[in-house]
Amino acid sequence: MRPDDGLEVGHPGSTSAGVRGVMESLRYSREEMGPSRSLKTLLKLNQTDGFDCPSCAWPDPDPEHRKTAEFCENGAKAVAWEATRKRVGREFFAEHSVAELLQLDDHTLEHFGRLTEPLHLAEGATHFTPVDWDDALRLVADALTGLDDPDRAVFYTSGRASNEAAFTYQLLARRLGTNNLPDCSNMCHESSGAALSQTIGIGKGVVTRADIADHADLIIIAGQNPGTNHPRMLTALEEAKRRGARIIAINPLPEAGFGRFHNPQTVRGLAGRGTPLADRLVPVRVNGDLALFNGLNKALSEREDAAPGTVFDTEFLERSCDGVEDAVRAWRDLDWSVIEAQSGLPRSDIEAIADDVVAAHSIIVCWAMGLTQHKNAVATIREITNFLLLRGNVGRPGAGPSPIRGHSNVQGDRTMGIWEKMPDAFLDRLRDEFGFEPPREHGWDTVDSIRAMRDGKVDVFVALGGNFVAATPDTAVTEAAVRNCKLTVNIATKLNRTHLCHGTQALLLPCLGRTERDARAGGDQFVTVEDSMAMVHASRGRLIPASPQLRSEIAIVTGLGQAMFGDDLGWRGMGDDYRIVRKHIEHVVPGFHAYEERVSAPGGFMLPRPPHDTRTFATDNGKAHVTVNPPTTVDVPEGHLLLQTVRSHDQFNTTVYGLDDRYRGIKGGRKVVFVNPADLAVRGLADGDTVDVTSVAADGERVAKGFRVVSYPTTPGCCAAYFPEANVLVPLDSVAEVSNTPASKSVIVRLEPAG
Ligand SMILES: Nc1nc2c(c(=O)[nH]1)N[C@H]1C(S)=C(S)[C@@H](COP(=O)(O)OP(=O)(O)OC[C@H]3O[C@@H](n4cnc5c(=O)[nH]c(N)nc54)[C@H](O)[C@@H]3O)O[C@H]1N2
Ligand SMILES: Nc1nc2c(c(=O)[nH]1)N[C@H]1C(S)=C(S)[C@@H](COP(=O)(O)OP(=O)(O)OC[C@H]3O[C@@H](n4cnc5c(=O)[nH]c(N)nc54)[C@H](O)[C@@H]3O)O[C@H]1N2
Ligand code: SF4
Ligand SMILES: [Mo]
Repeated sequence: MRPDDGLEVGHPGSTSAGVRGVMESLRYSREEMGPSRSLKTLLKLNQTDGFDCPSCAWPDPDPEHRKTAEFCENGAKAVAWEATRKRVGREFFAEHSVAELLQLDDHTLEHFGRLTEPLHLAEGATHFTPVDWDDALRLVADALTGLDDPDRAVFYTSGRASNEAAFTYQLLARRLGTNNLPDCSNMCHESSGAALSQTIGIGKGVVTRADIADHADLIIIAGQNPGTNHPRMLTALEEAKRRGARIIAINPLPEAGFGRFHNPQTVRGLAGRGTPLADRLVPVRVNGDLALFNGLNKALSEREDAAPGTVFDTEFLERSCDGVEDAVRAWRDLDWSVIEAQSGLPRSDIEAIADDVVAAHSIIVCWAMGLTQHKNAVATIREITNFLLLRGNVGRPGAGPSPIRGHSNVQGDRTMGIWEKMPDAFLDRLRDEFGFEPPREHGWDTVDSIRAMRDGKVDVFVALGGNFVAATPDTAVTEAAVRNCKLTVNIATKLNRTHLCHGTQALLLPCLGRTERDARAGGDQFVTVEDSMAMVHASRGRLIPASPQLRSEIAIVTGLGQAMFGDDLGWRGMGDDYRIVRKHIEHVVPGFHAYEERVSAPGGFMLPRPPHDTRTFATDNGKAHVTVNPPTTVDVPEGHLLLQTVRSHDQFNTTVYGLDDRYRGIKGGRKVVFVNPADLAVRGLADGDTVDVTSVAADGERVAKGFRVVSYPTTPGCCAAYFPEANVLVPLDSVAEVSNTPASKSVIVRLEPAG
């Protein structure tokens, strides 16, 4: 039996974007939106009077440097996916039972099109049926206000929600009396937030796009695949390259985006040979980064020992940091053989990177999921902070840590209070603004919410976007957990698996997307978002909504607030006029003074980030902390491989646009496992074989059946498969220390011929 009939495998690519990328985005846009809607929509994407790209969180250039086409292939796909002309209405749901739909994959489910009206699945019913908005909101309100304990409710958020939606949503949960606000960030950059707030006093990156494009001498990209996941970052990298910066990519896969970049916005890019981006590809072992950065820091300390005052920024370390001596002692005592074994890299390679480091005045380290989704992720990112602090690479132009965020507003959602453990200062201001006492006990994050649902501690699950059961680990466990709830409520644009894995009763509430005009009683509204570089700006939908029945997320959340609590906090006003929400935000969230005025300026405004703005650190003692993070790595038993789960070029998380992964040479299928030829040879396996992938963990084994083996130049001992197909293999209890992020890039597996 062959997995994914029609699957074709070619060679991995070494170039990105170019004419092919432009053609792909046009083809996809035309198929979904038709030619005239495509043009109208794409020309408003990322323009100052248009809407923010709903895909990733990469920042836009300054307003004066924006081009007419200010988007990438994947941004165009995300927009076309939302602005599609396809609809899924009441006839569809009358025809297809939930059980029948559950047989289909997410790719098929979402391709049916946009949801058009509120739907209800009554207790014992087999089909979703239409329900009017008032009845739907009343049903949810009664279930929530009728709970014995508000902590029996969970409010999940996905990172596409706007600032205004996120702020009203956390207000609703806290007004009810719970901090159970898990979000996609718990599975994403939580490890970055945890490490950075501990070491430099802020849980965000502290660089700007201009730091990358115009100032850095050396840009290190670790555990990130920008060619696919932040495509316009390649434009900034190209600008950096053209003025002489060096780029180092640390990655077990030789991703195409690090090769030649053909910038589709320039004639040179479309017609010429393109710009080679990475000067060095460092094929680290999966989960070898903690050892690698320990090695780099050891190499730097050895050089500093040999010529004191020439390698470290001693003046900065003395003035602004603590913990340096302990860390230097730990690096001195480290054995190179441990570093080499854990990182999979010879010392000479690490010394060569150190040569680049000492030659560079300003260094930025960018990273994403390749670093955050491991057991030792927080330690790894702390060690990267050490690496930057040693040479004063924080708080000056072209330098600093730069976690590159995923969802377009995931960073903003956190700023707005979507977090299960917001600090007391935020809760105090919320109390003062609205006159109620918010709960203080920490709530459940994503993994703890699943555990709580599994253990029967949750009655109502509400999701503001996302695809909870597909995005989370241990699919079978999570699906069963969600089914334990009495009521599941999803606010969404398109149908997905989470909507079909329901509680005793379920509601599906359809909302407007970013591209759509949002007319409320107070007139046409816009929303605001924060990108990866802490720029806050407006987003204004222009298209006629997919159905007249759709409501904005803010209207739904504030409508629910009114149904639950009357108009006690002014829910109606907030839902009618988002300026009122922004006024509240201005009073509750630091950095938002004169919000309305500043966000109305083209390009918006930047939120304060003390390390970036004033080279100060809001830690317990005002110093940046250099920390000791002994190297560790996952112990992989003999005969096993370390599996990481990645995104293809044709998906946005659980939204699968198509079955190709052009940059990795895959066409027409997704059930593949990328393995090094040497690892195949010792197993007697060959490219094209079909295998079952079994993960091993303390609590037992999990199997994903029928994957096609792809012989691929990944680091020996490692392999890769796609998220979310491989999520069944990730044990719920396999999480990062401190951040509790699922370790979905560190799964111990073995491959066996398919049974
Ligand atoms: N088109 C598109 N854009 C997206 C998304 C999408 O799905 N599609 N998702 C968005 C979201 S929510 C996020 S969080 C970001 C994700 O952006 P990325 O983090 O770039 O996404 P992944 O596909 O998970 O890629 C992880 C990269 O890390 C590498 N890697 C894996 N393990 C290790 C390791 O141990 N060490 C090192 N050094 N490298 C490792 C992988 O080979 C891969 O290149 O993208 C956002 N943008
Ligand atoms: N194995 C493995 N698992 C992972 C990861 C991994 O790398 N490997 N990555 C993790 C990461 S980084 C993340 S961020 C999570 C993502 O987890 P989620 O954010 O939960 O998942 P998405 O796939 O982004 O959500 C897609 C759904 O959002 C809904 N949607 C789209 N647009 C809108 C909108 O405007 N409003 C509303 N209300 N709904 C909308 C649609 O119904 C769509 O089906 O997955 C995590 N899971
Ligand atoms: S880089 Fe990200 S935000 Fe920018 S257009 Fe592409 S997908 Fe959209
Ligand atoms: Mo993410």
